[in-house]
Amino acid sequence: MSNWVLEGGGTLELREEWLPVRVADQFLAALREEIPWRQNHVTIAGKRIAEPRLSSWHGDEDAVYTYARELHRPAPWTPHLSLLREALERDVGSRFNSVLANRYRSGQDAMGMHADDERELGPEPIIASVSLGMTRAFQLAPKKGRAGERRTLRLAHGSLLVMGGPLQRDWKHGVPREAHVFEERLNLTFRYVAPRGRA
Ligand SMILES: O=C(O)CCC(=O)C(=O)O
Ligand SMILES: [Mn+2]
Repeated sequence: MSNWVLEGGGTLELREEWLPVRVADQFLAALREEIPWRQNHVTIAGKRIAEPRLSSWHGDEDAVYTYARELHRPAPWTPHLSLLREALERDVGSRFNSVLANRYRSGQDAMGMHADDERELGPEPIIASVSLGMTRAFQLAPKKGRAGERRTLRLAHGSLLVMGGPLQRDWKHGVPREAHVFEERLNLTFRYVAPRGRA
């Protein structure tokens, strides 16, 4: 297990083999089938652009979430997402009522630098990120401060990364393109969204 405290006090905890390889293999195969993967779009400067990945939002009924200025109603928990949620609530010691599943079909798929700093996540959200499939680069950069002060973690099959403290206030993160990667990668970020009406 590795722990980091970044400037400002945000925390990262990486458990490399949170799921043993055989178990991670089973979750990868099951979740590829179980999740209704969707192509979502974002509108930038009036242009509708396909996100460079597939995704799906799941959770308790009242865990409604705005992402990229769009309201997302969660799809129900699938059997393997529920199993992961239970294991995470036990191992991390926090509650999670929703998960964003991302499917990077190859190294051509990516996620731009952003912070999960939406109001409904609260000021210091604990976000538990499970990685499956080929190892993926995960970049962090301070929101303010010196350019070039990026850090890169490698998130392997079965690993768990827990982001906490004021990390989302001070830092952005994202998944860069990796031209030499042809394999698929899945990522599941479990969150606690303030139930609608109480945000
Ligand atoms: O795939 C990753 O590690 C990043 C996912 C992420 O940042 C998100 O779902 O908000
Ligand atoms: Mn994120």
